[in-house]
Amino acid sequence: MKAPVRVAVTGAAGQISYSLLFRIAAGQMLGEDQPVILQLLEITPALGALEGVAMELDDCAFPLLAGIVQTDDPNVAFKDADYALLVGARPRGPGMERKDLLEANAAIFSVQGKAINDNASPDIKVLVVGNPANTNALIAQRNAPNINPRQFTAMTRLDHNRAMTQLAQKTGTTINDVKKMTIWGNHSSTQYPDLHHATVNGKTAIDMVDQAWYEGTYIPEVQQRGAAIIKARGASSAASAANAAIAHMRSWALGTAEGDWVSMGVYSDGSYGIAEGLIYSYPCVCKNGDWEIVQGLEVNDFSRDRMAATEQELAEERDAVSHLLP
Ligand code: NAX
Repeated sequence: MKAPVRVAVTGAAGQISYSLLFRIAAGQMLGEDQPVILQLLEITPALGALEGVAMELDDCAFPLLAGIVQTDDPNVAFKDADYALLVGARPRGPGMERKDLLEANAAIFSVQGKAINDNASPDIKVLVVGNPANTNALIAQRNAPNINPRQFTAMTRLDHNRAMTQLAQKTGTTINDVKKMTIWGNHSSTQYPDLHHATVNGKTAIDMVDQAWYEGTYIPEVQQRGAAIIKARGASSAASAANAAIAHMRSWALGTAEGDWVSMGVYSDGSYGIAEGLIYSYPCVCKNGDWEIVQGLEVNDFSRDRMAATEQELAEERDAVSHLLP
């Protein structure tokens, strides 16, 4: 058996974590031969609820669960952490715009970025789930000057998965037939699900659907899926978000499938003309515990406009919190 790794999870008594933690402890994120120590962070008033979650984790008798830390201190939660899933944030309620959440969440993520910088393993892999995820990841990253910015990522895998399923359903196939999906940009309603490189059974997806459906139905449905779930459920996506977080980390740690890629919000190096330093969702291939942006994809005018619009939104979010960035 391998030595245990430390996995910090924030918002550990929340909805997403109620699915996420059990799947991490079951080995679905890092493999069934990898023991984990869960280091769970909550705000002080939620520590009682967190205790209940920890009791349930105990009661599952997971063979891979080598320990549980419960705390309201970020310095304790991130101590020697190898992985961090930053889920805790103020969730969006019905009718609430993400911009309202920027300020409220910026304070949380600057504190956590510093705590990661000061306490975590220098090789830590960080995934930000809490919204606005890309900009929260940027804030955490900028507050962690001793950690390589490539180690801070934001989750667009749920959008990626939604885009795959919508395409499979439209083409009468299954997600097993869909490859090379790309979500560009922000995890928000400006994200751009791109079918120009995606394939269905090896055929280019954009050639299998008509442009009116792509523009008028597909793109908005993928962009608005989070709001549709809130409307239907009365609460934001939880199990599917946890599933996407597991998949994001698993791909990053254990690699992507040959001939395929995934969408990840990563530190922009200027690829595809996107401003350097934004946390922007790109098509990525993962190997040996690292990610690379897929290069050389052709970008037509239709795509270029949408990639620029979502970039613009991220630049505005960055500027709105610039006073909190060191
Ligand atoms: P919940 O409100 O159920 O849970 C959030 C938990 O975080 C609460 O228990 C709260 O006490 C805790 N928390 C708040 N501030 C904290 C802090 N400073 N330190 C530690 N814990 C803190 O929300 P949940 O449904 O679990 O959603 C969590 C976040 O994920 C929200 O921001 C939500 O918008 C976001 N989502 C992101 C998605 C994505 O694709 N990137 C999709 C799903 C989800 O909407």
